[in-house]
Amino acid sequence: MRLLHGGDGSPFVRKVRIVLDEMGLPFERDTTLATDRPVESFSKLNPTLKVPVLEDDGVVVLESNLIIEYLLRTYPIPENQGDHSRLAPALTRPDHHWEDGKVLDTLRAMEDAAVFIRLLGVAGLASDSVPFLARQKARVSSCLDWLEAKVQSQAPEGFWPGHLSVADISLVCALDFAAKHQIYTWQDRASLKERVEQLYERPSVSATRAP
Ligand SMILES: N[C@@H](CCC(=O)N[C@@H](CS)C(=O)NCC(=O)O)C(=O)O
Repeated sequence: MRLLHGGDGSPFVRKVRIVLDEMGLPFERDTTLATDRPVESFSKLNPTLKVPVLEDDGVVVLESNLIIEYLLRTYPIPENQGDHSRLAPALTRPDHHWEDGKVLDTLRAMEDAAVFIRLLGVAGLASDSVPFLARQKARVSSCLDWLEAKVQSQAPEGFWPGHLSVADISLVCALDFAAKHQIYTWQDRASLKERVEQLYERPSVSATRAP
């Protein structure tokens, strides 16, 4: 039995849903929000109290990138993706490991900051006089600038040319989450916008877009 924990609103859960779909792996869902799960029982599944969590025939895997790495190492990637490029076989290209790792960590930091900004907003603390919030906004802006330059100069066709990379999946999930909740603006960055529009053409990406 394969069970993915986490709701449709989470950009981190969406990354895993896209990869499961790309790999043709069926799965069940428990869409209970992390914050609605009792700490005592949830901590037995995941000590960080976060989603996504994947249970796969008794194996419990935490954290979106680790779950994706587990899936890529455990199951075959279908050869035929129709007209679309094949899913990348690993989180990073072996010959660009450190550079690709930097992209993944920049996306993770930007996404964590977006989640903090949103949670502070929901808690009624969305004031720039809160230094922690101002820092998160500065982080998002710095990451967006860096990613825009990176896509423009090196990755107009994606972070792993010829493949759908985990970085591409993280990018579209992060930017859609920001747009849906109006956390920050990225649509004025031409290269990011163009790349995201290319990604919307993939059925796994369009099918998981929040309404
Ligand atoms: N680095 C983690 C981040 C996961 C994360 O922050 N998930 C959020 C949902 S969007 C969560 O579970 N938040 C619950 C909380 O912070 O209490 C990953 O990529 O899986």
